[in-house]
Amino acid sequence: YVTYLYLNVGKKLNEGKTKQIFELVDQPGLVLVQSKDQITAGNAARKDQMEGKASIANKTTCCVFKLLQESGIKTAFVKQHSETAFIAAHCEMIPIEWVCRRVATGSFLKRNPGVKEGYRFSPLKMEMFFKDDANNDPQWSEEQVLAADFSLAGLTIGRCEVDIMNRSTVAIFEILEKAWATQNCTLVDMKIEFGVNVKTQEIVLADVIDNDSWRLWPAGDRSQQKDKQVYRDLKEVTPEAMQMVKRNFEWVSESVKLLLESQASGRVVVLMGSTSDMAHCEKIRKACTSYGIHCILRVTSAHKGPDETLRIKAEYEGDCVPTVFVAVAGRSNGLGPVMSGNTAYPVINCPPLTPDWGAQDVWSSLRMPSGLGCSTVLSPEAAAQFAAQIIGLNNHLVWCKLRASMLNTWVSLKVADQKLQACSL
Ligand SMILES: Nc1ncnc2c1ncn2[C@@H]1O[C@H](COP(=O)(O)OP(=O)(O)OP(=O)(O)O)[C@@H](O)[C@H]1O
Ligand SMILES: *[C@@H]1O[C@H](CO)[C@@H](O)[C@H](O)[C@H]1NC(C)=O
Ligand SMILES: *[C@@H]1O[C@H](CO)[C@@H](O)[C@H](O)[C@H]1NC(C)=O
Ligand SMILES: *[C@@H]1O[C@H](CO)[C@@H](O)[C@H](O)[C@H]1NC(C)=O
Ligand SMILES: CC(=O)N[C@H]1CO[C@H](CO)[C@@H](O)[C@@H]1O
Ligand SMILES: [Mg+2]
Repeated sequence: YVTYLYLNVGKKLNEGKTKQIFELVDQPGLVLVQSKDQITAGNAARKDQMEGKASIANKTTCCVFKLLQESGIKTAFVKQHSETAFIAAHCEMIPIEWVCRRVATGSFLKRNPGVKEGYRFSPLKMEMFFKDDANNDPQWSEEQVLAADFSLAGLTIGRCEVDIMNRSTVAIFEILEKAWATQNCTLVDMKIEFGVNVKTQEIVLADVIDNDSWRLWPAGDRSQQKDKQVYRDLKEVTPEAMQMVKRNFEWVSESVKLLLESQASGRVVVLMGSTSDMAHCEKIRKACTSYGIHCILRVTSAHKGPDETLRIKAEYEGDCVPTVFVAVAGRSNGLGPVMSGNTAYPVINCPPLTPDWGAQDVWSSLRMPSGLGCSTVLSPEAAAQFAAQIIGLNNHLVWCKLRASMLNTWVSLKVADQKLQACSL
């Protein structure tokens, strides 16, 4: 196997209908997820078609996991290894399929007669199915999952773990929904699985997300669906029909690449009254960078050099890049209000307050003449977060990072509480 040239592949850990899982001898805790060579016989034309599909499906999985990973969602995916294999964290899989729906369609309509196709769920509708081929993956209640008392990689799947998976599924759906919206495509529903990372005992998104994991309706129009449902709906499997299915999957795998790029740019320009506030401004820049936002620092005083302040402002108004200004000025903040009165871009005051006069100084950022709409955020990290929220309105990659960070904060609080309860027992 040429593809294994640089990997020391150990024994096979698991094998299913479509994948084999191998241990990696030099990388404990990681596995190789390898697609199976399903084509044994049949005519050549059929074979070509299948091979095309394999790499399309794999491209899709890799791009989707990359988007989630870069957003900050914890996943098993590490990196793509070849056309048909990727490296992942070794997990023990939790045998529950999580289904998340925005729009009612498919099996939901059968199980809930009376509901019309197209009904929109806000909040998202969550369902769980126990992975049990012999019984056609029955739907399970939360109580049934708890009663099963699963234990994987030393972690018992209880109330806390179910809540974490529930919340994570919602965040993952919203991130993918936001990303697909940039292609004017509706994410209708999605199914995913979680595993317990054997090394960290963390619950992570695992397995794959491919043609069979979601429904995608371009322009929200069911008749343009691009997912595996097209295949299921075929009355007759003709070569022409299979070509159409393949074209649809190709459209998905091409579009999915675009999800990794943002169509909108955005930047933060921090104006400081003097370099003595540099440390405060560096904190803003660092936080902006964590959201993937370009941040520029400038020194200018609205009191001592107002002509320069307005010239710098014009520089950033002149190139059509959406910009959020952050004004950092101690004592009397003239900078933010002067900017705010002279630009239509948003201005955030982030004054570096000192203990002696802070309570008085802050009023120069709060009490404004009429017609000014600047905001004031005291912590430098929070000012950057607010700027990211503004830029995130048009830039899905920034929005996705904010969304994942909200999930991760929620999960760490939950885990901290769980640990505290365990200690006090
Ligand atoms: N990162 C991972 N670590 C360990 N096992 C994994 C990982 N990702 C997937 N698996 C498991 O590998 C096995 C083979 O996958 P495959 O999709 O071929 O199974 P399957 O026949 O479809 O059965 P299933 O219904 O469990 O998905 C599955 O049990 C899957 O859960
Ligand atoms: C998921 O969480 C929501 C909101 O808390 C709750 O209504 C729902 O019952 C949960 N679903 C499952 C399947 O756990
Ligand atoms: C969808 O992808 C899977 C692999 O992820 C593949 O086995 C299957 O053939 C594809 N579906 C269709 C309808 O081609
Ligand atoms: C996007 O989808 C909407 C329907 O949701 C449709 O009316 C509109 O024409 C589409 N826009 C583009 C640019 O394709
Ligand atoms: C690793 C991985 O996702 N492999 C998939 C590549 O595509 C083939 C065919 O579509 C699947 O069978 C594999 O599971
Ligand atoms: Mg599977």
